[in-house]
Amino acid sequence: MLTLYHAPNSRSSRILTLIEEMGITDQVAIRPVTICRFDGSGCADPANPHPEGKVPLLDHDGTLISETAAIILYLTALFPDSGMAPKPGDPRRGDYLTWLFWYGANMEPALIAARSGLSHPMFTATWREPAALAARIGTALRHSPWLLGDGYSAADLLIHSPYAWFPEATPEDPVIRDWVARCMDRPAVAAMKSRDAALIG
Ligand SMILES: N[C@@H](CCC(=O)N[C@@H](CS)C(=O)NCC(=O)O)C(=O)O
Repeated sequence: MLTLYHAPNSRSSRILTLIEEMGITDQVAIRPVTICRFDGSGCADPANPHPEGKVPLLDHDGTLISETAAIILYLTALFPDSGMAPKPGDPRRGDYLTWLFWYGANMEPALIAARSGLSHPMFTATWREPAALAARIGTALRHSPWLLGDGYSAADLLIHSPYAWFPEATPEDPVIRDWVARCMDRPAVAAMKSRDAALIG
């Protein structure tokens, strides 16, 4: 059995979107939990087995997987025909894995540091700055509508997500702006939003 520990309007909402995109809503139970929000509201839920009280967390028959990118990898491997990830042996697989890991190792830290008004040569040396992130994404999208080419994938779902949360952080590049709009326009995103709205009540 698969259970997603989820808090609405949070990083775990991306996994709701993924589940919709993969057509596996009937295979993953959603377990709403409370979390400590960065504005000071909310609190960790004792029912959440995440070691830090965070979401998302996926429980697969007692195997716990945290970290958004790890959950994406896990689910797309478990359901390889979902169409959301190139399979091993597909030449696009390298780009797919690169984007997933690049997100957690570079993109999110760089954007959070910038949003917090922090800068340090070590940050730039390690994560680069938002303009460099945008340049890399823009280069990937210059000749194709999605990061991996002609088809939308979990890489698009993950990489566009900070720009969906913080539109003001979206680079001016029209190629990136159009891509973010295409990602946000997907029926799975609308389905995720209505599921989250129902949970908020
Ligand atoms: N790197 C983790 C971050 C998870 C994370 O920080 N989730 C937030 C929700 S947006 C959370 O659960 N915060 C609760 C807390 O900080 O205690 C991932 O991408 O899954």
